[in-house]
Amino acid sequence: MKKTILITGATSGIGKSTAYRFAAEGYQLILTGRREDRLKQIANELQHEFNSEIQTLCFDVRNREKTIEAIQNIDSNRFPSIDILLNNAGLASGLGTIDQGSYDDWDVMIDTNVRGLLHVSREIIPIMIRQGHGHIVNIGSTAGKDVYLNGNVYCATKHAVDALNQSMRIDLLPHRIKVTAINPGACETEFALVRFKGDAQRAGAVYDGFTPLTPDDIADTIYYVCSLPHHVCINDLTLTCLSQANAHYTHKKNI
Ligand code: NDP
Ligand code: 8X3
Repeated sequence: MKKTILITGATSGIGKSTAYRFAAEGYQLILTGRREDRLKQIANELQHEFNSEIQTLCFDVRNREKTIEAIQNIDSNRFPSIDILLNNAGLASGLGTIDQGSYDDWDVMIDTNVRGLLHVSREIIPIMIRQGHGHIVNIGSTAGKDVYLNGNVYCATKHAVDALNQSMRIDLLPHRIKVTAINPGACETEFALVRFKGDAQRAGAVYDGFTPLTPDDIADTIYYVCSLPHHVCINDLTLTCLSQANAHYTHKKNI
């Protein structure tokens, strides 16, 4: 029987690359995000290229009721099990000192990166417990291992993901559900564009002077941790590009 992966935030970046990677490996896909046009386009491409079985769910992970409703709408005939949950939807909003932080930016990061991850996990974990297996992959960050200047609330949300990742693993041990954190360093996606609210110049400058990770690099790593023998668990994996040591040391050339 084909396996199914549910990916939150599949409309862009790491989530989108992971959808393509798992589709190429013959997985069935449940893809989520807020931008319905992109979900439809990606689903069409994957059906055309890989003949994938796909359901798209358009909802905002911050909204608890909509998340519950969307997950209740999963077609269990087509998707009798959910083998992997990739908790990937997330963002940074703004970059500034704590005394000048925007309440709205703080809310959107906490509500998406922490509450959103909890909403989806709370609905999927009982399904995994009932089916007797599952693998949850939480996208953390180097910002969840260390903090950096002006990163304050984003770093706090990713530290929360780190704590939840560890807690989930303990709580779900009796149910034989794997829990893995993937903690990427700088990776060129729409992340910086979102952080800087559409300022392409500022977003592009983030990657000046070094070669960052690509979303395909992360997707390959996610596929790797998900394809190990049943008894083998990678619990926590941090990956950076060659120029980055951790959340605050990046060696940049000519800038
Ligand atoms: P992108 O901006 O390219 O993708 C983010 C994805 O999250 C989009 O598909 C977006 O979909 C979705 N998303 C955001 N907010 C919501 C929401 N409220 N409800 C549902 N979906 C949402 O960035 P990345 O691919 O880089 O980010 C993916 C994850 O990786 C995030 O958790 C990020 O923190 C983490 N990360 C990124 C790094 C980087 O350098 N890029 C490094 C370390 C971690 P839509 O807008 O359609 O809803
Ligand atoms: C995203 C990477 O360096 O902007 O988590 O925090 S960084």
